[in-house]
Amino acid sequence: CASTSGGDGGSADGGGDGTITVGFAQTGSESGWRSANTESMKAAFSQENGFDLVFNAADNDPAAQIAAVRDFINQGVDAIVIAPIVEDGWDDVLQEAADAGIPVILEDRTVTASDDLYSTWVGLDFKREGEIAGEWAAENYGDTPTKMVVLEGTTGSAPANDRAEGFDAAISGTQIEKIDSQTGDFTRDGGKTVMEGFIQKYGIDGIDLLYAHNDDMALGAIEAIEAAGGVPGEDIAIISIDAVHDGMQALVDGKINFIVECNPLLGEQAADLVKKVLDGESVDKAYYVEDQSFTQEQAAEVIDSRAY
Ligand code: GYE
Repeated sequence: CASTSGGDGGSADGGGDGTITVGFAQTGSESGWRSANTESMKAAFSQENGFDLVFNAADNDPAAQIAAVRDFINQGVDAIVIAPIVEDGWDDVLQEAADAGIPVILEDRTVTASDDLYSTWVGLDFKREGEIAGEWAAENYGDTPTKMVVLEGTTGSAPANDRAEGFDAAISGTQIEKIDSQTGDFTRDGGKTVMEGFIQKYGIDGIDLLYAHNDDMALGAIEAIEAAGGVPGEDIAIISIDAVHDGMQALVDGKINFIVECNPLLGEQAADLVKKVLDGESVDKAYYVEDQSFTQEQAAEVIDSRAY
């Protein structure tokens, strides 16, 4: 992980008035994870820390997010930070930023564009998160015929792609059968609507296990299962990713069975990297933040001490 710089930002000051202007292109406000991430970013890129933050949330529209980055380039900000909604489609605008001499720092999600086109990235190992979820599923349900449905994250996003890949690899060769998989766009409403469809199609009795790519979709699915007269966590076991507060509460309450953490508190490291890059210090291309995972018992022990 990145170490702390504590630099005064003096030579990182593009405008000459001691302040670093940073444009941050956030995905939107789809989930509890996202709220915690936005808060962490705003706290780290504060005036006190020497930043002037220009914040944009694109409501999960990839075209709008690229337009926001173009605006930042036209405004001549000192640096651009992006949480890319989807992996593909970044080459042109990243090249434009490079041509304008504006460094780009990625946080949270990754892109497929060449890593020459950005300075560095800080985030989580989404594939490993999927693997940990899948390993737990394999251990607990792999030996008996188990019908599973999946609520995928935003189509084309790095966490949706990688969490699917990691999970599928971990359950291959087990008796877990994926009977359906659809996107719920990382939102509670999306999770609820798609789960309602699954229940209509297969019945509560026809589904044994739900893998949701984030807590919010699992929470939406819980509403759908309860509305249909089912008992979440029992009739249908639920595995999700994030470990935000509401997800952890549902885990403690027995409605979710297992959660893999995804730490949203990336602001300090992102801000530190921006200063380093502007100061001309060398940085790695990728900084991975550690995650943990929680069973119901473990969640009960830690829920009061969680930071988000
Ligand atoms: O898991 C989900 C959010 O990109 C890791 O985005 C992030 C994901 C997170 O909407 O809740």
